[in-house]
Amino acid sequence: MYHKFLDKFPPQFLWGAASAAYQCEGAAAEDGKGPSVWDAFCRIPGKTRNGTTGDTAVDFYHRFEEDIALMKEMGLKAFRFSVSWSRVFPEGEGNINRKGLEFYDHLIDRLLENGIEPMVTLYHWDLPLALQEKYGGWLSRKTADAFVPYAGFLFARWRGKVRWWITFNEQNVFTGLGYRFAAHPPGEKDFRHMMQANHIVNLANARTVRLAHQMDPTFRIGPSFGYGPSYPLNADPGNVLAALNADAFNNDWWLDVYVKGRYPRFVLKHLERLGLAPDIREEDYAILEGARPDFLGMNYYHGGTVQANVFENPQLSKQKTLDTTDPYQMQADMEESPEKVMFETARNPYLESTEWGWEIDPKGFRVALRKMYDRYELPIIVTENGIGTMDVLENGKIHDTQRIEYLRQHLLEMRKAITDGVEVIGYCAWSFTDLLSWLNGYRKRYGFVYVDRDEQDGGTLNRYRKDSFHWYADVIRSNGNSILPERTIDELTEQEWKQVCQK
Ligand code: BGP
Repeated sequence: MYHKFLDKFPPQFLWGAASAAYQCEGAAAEDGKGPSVWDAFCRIPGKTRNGTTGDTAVDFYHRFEEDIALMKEMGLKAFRFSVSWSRVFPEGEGNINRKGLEFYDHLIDRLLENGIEPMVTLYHWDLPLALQEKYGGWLSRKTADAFVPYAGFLFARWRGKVRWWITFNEQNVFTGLGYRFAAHPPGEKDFRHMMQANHIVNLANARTVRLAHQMDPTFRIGPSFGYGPSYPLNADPGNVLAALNADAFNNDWWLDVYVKGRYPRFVLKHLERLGLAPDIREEDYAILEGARPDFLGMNYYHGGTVQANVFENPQLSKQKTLDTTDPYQMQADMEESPEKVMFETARNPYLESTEWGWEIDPKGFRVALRKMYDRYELPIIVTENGIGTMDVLENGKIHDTQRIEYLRQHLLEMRKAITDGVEVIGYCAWSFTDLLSWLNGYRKRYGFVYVDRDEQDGGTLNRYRKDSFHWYADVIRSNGNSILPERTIDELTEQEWKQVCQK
């Protein structure tokens, strides 16, 4: 759809940036904080790049006031951060760590004093280690029983101060990487466990959303989902069907549960046939159906391209050394990878990738926003979007032109999606300062603010504004009017630029 004129962003649009406790706070064992699963996992040789840890991270725990001053200077309207559960409850339940709690009290107060809306993520992957050891983490319903009162405690504590709450960050990613691909804690390779842990997180999510609404009807709460839309490789109907399957398997499987309170039919039936469906108790349905989020958080980095599965795709069957006639082998394959009969991934010939192999696809962002809104009709907050690059500090400056161009293109597509009719109420770039990339160490940088540190905890930890800092400040000042389709900002005359800022 071509629009000659783009809609303006709503006046209260939440221009923000995001972070997560483990990736920025540091102070991993300070002031009574209990260890999380990540504090243990990063110490297993070979799990993170060069053994990088979040022990110091970018020292947000001690420097948050300095960072908030920079946010204020930038004009940021919202800051999304996560609470480290084990900083508040060192064992996940029971004793409260006052000092840890007070850190977040101060953080929230400083944000509010500076006119920045706090957006609190309750869970960004750093499960208290004690709950992993005691109950087996998310495989146990007892972990959900510990999560709900933890959330309720924070709701009561910050009622009247915090309005925006995010339950779980990228449940699809942490259950998949943690229980299926062994790339995140607890380092398992078991599809059944992934499904079971995921179901228990779904229950924790629904109970928490319901509790939030009971405790304060002015709260706005929802999950942040790692959303990637699926493209068919081409117009071959088999590939079109594969893209439907991929969307159902990678997206609807989570989003339908959040919003509709039930698993999508095709995937559930497929998993039941294979004996891989989660153990759903009768009473679970009422829990899942009894909660509905107020918004959906979308983390968008890229989507994916697929083609017909290897069994129905003659070209692929020839290439793969797969015996499609042996039913026992097929069952074994399926138990590991049930999507094998649904779709096969493919390279998209139209897209370029970052140094880390992540496709750069701004139009896919518009596709994602359209699809998500179309299916669920809930307001969307973009809770993450950004690009990891190897930025270089030279004479106190960082010329991160690639980031500016990436964000400009994505914001333009978001503005087009809004003009199409999608209700987007906020956008948080990932991230405000540079921070730890879970598996890629500190050289994959995402921030508007450069942090001087290397992989080995060397560096001053001093902060430097990148070029993108000033660019995003202008975006916010003009309430997004600077995101123009016709010309880039650089092409505007000084007079035009002034007009844009006055709008
Ligand atoms: C998302 C996570 C973030 C962040 C981001 C960038 O999946 O929610 O915490 O890490 O991805 O990823 P990476 O650091 O792997 O480049």
